[in-house]
Amino acid sequence: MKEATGNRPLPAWLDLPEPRGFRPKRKYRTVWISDIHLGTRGCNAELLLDFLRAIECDTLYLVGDIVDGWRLSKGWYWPDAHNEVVRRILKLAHRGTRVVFIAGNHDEMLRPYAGMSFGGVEIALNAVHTTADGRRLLITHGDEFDSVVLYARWLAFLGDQAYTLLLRSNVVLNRIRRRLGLPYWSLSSYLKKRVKNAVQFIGAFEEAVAHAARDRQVDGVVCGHIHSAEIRQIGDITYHNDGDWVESCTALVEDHNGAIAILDWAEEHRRAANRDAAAARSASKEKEPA
Ligand SMILES: [Mn+2]
Repeated sequence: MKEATGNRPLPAWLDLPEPRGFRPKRKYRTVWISDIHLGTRGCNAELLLDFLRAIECDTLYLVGDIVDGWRLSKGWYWPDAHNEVVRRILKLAHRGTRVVFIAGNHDEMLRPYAGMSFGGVEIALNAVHTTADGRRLLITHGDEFDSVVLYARWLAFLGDQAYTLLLRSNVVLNRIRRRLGLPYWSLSSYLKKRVKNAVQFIGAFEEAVAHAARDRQVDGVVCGHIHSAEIRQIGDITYHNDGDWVESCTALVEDHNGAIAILDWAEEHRRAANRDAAAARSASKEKEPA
């Protein structure tokens, strides 16, 4: 399947110029990115484009909040760089990368299209990924756990039925808010403004996600939503969060042996810039007469 799509000629509108100067692509088995928030000023599209130009992968998971429909419904903000992000992703799909788009809360307008595929991009509510070393990971955006965290204390006494009910009520609550023209109510962003509780919130969120993963009988989970990249073991579940492209500019990557790591692209970019500056300095020194 990969060969078949890879050999098709590229349509002109996807024929994007490659960056000048040879830069070997980093090859990964899987890449996870989320919380890009295209359509907002906060989106760091330039750095994301640099990342997308630098990588190749078999599978790309877009783990939700890729396009910010909540914000776009209030006023249109869509610079060229945001268009190019979309085109880069479609180009990867065209070249044979399997692209799976897990809808988040800010792009929930895509949720009714789960199971369908557009331009080689599969839309899904969540997914199960099998790593090269055979571990099964639940892939989910994570917004449904906002409400679980809120009621975490008494939920512990009520058990799984109440838990499922609560997940549904969050979806319904926000559907109503949307009809009323109110923004998505997110516990994570609410608590972020109250830093003292943020650490506690992140811990509770991670626990709630791990709980859901245990129910699904998988080995781990990959999510986004709280804009905080992390890999940590919670009991028998490995919790992964791919961070975001608003503040931290991070991705999760799986190599061909199944090892998963956080890639901090802002840091990589700083390091590359320092290297270039050092090379330029030493080059100009050599030119100086002795
Ligand atoms: Mn989100």
